Order: sequence, then structure tokens, then C-alpha cells
Amino acid sequence: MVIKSINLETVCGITSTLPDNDRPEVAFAGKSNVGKSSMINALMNRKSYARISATPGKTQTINFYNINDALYLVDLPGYGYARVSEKEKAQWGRMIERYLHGSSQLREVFLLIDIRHEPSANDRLMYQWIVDQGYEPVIIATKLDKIKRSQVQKHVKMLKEGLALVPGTTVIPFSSVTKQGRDEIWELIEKDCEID
Ligand SMILES: Nc1nc2c(ncn2[C@@H]2O[C@H](COP(=O)(O)OP(=O)(O)OP(=O)(O)O)[C@@H](O)[C@H]2O)c(=O)[nH]1
Ligand SMILES: [Mg+2]
Repeated sequence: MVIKSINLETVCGITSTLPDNDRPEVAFAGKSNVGKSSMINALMNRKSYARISATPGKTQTINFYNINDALYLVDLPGYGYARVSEKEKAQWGRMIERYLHGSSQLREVFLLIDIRHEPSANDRLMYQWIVDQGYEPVIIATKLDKIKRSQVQKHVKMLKEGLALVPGTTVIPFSSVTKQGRDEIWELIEKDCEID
């Protein structure tokens, strides 16, 4: 994908009305701090257009990035952020649910999991829930640069088993640091959004 223009077009808080976009959308879900915003920056060839932070819970809104007026990359708030009240967590859960359930333009959901660690109970719930909504999530194994090359297959297997993935599910190891996996992810997005 040749990036000609990017624009953070819509930012939705807990009580916002979600946009009724007329271009395809792809969304990025995953635990807080897993690297969603970093990945969106890498896809857009930007260092810090999407705000990132070493402290979990950076993205607390649903952010719609308009790419080339052709599609939207949708940055979702992370789950499992400990310093948020139960009430707020529940509100966010409902907001994400409302988006995934209600968007008429959502073509693909990417679920990001840190390649280093066993998926958590929340990761499993999120995966199952996306599947239950009728999507076939693509799994992005993030922070690939943090493990040795010789360990990659073992970690991908751990991830597949830990999430109990539907056989045939695509898993793409990815690093925002080295950009490994970037082209493959764009290819999938272009296919899902029917862009050539
Ligand atoms: N080494 C390495 N660090 C990464 C990578 N991706 C993200 N990080 C770091 O992980 C931290 C969290 O990244 P974010 O992109 O803000 O994570 P997020 O999933 O958007 O987090 P929330 O907005 O809190 O849900 C930052 O310190 C990033 O620099 C990666 O591929 N490799
Ligand atoms: Mg973020």
C-alpha cells in the first residue's frame, strides 16, 4: 500500500456516537500495551501519529484513521488495563462490543497478542467473542524483535494452543521495530477491503 494521506478523522469516547463511515474498516484489538498503536504507526509509515506509551492504557478512545480516503484503520482501547475501575472496564467492553457488533463497514478484526507470553484468559475471551460475532480474526504476534529467531515457531505454537485457534487461522509474527510482517498485513488488508 502506498500511503498518500492519513487523517485521524474520528475519535470516540465511551458515550460517543460511532461514525457511519462509507469506506471499509479494519480494527485492531488486544490487551493494553500489546502494540496496537505502534502497529498502526508502522502500517502508516509514521513514527508517532498514533499516540503510543510504555504505560498501558494509552489509547482510551476508538480512533478511526482514514488512509488515502480508501479505508479506515481502527485503533481500539486495550483490555486488561489494571488501573481502570471495574465500571469503566465494563463501559469500554460495551463500547467495543457496540462497535464490533454494529459497524456495517468492518471487514476484518486483527487480534494482537504479545509473542513472548502465553495468551491470557482475557485474550481467549476476546478471541472467542470475535469469532462469535462472525469474524475470522487474524492473529498478530507482536514484538517479534524481542525473541530469538530460533524461538519463533515454538512461540507461535504456544499462541495457537493457548487461544485454541480455529484450524487454518492466519498468524502473522510482527515487529513495529523491524517492520517485519508489515507487507503481509497490508496484503491481507487490501484483500479484505477489496483495494488494489
Ligand atoms: N520492542 C518492541 N516494542 C514494541 C513493539 N510494539 C510496541 N512496542 C512498545 O510497547 C509499548 C506499548 O505500545 P503501544 O503501541 O502504545 O500499545 P497499545 O496496544 O496501543 O497500548 P494501549 O493503547 O495502552 O492499549 C510501547 O512502549 C511501545 O514502544 C514492538 O514490535 N517491539
Ligand atoms: Mg494504543
